[in-house]
Amino acid sequence: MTETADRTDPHPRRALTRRLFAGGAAAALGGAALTAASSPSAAPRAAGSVRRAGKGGETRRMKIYAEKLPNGQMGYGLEKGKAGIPGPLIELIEGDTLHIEFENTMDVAASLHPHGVDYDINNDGTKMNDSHVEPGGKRTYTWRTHAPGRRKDGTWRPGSAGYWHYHDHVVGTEHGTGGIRNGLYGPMIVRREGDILPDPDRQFTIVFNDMTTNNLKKGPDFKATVGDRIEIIMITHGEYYHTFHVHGHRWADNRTGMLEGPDDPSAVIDNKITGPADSFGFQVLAGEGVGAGAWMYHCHVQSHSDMGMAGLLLIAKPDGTVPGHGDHGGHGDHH
Ligand SMILES: [Cu+2]
Repeated sequence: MTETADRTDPHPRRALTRRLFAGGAAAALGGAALTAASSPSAAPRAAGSVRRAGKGGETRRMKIYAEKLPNGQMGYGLEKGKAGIPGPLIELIEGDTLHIEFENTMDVAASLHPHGVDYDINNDGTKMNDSHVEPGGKRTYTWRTHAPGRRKDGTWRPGSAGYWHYHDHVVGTEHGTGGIRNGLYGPMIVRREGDILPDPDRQFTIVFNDMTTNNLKKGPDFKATVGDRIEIIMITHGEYYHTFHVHGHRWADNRTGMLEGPDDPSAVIDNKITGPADSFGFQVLAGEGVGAGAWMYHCHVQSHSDMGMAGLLLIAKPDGTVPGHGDHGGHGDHH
């Protein structure tokens, strides 16, 4: 077996299901992760067509816990005792409002600070605004999103849609340097109505944090099957600049990572420079035109990849096998 996306959890599926269309149904399930298929956010699909995001404008609720992990690192989680690195994927649609009941189970103050969405200063997640949470405390953070539109002055206001992220802004320093270093970060996607959704549920969050990937010395492996529409959310934290590269697959350097049509001027790339607090994402059809295999992803700064910033997209044939990839029981030898 290959290693999973999350050292704190031995079950490969969990890496795929640690995601949430935050919503009423999720609250009813006590914060259990929902698949996109069961989410009210996914619009009905016509036969043979892609799945698309439905209409925004919902008020959604979820709980997030900050916890110390057994290995001394820190993580966010949807349930007590189940935190991991990175934290749960939050998905919204433009127009949605999200209320997060945040509980800090750690012995140091912590917070949630989002990128990309709308929030008032009381939801900043910083000590400066007294919007942090003391040890053992709770607080509800409210994040809002909006669709693009014309301002009264005639200029165009961008919408909230994008590949974003959230992180602690309190642990260690007033910038959350210790929290981020220890794993208090997570991905967030804001969709625009009509955006294409990954199918099936294959979403992989890859975070370059200092010289680690998802706080692991070796990059985790991710599993999919040829033809899956997989989505990668890529975030960078820490002290260094990196370049994110995937073998055998390319994407568009724009909001969705996909071209809108033959005249879309977005650059098509397979390598992107990324610095601290940057985030981007894209979807690809796994193995499109190239087939199954152990396809590497890695930082392309050579010394960084040599030091372990590399992992695998294990893209299996429909029968579940990955050609050329034996049962090595590890992945430190694939440079
Ligand atoms: Cu690097």
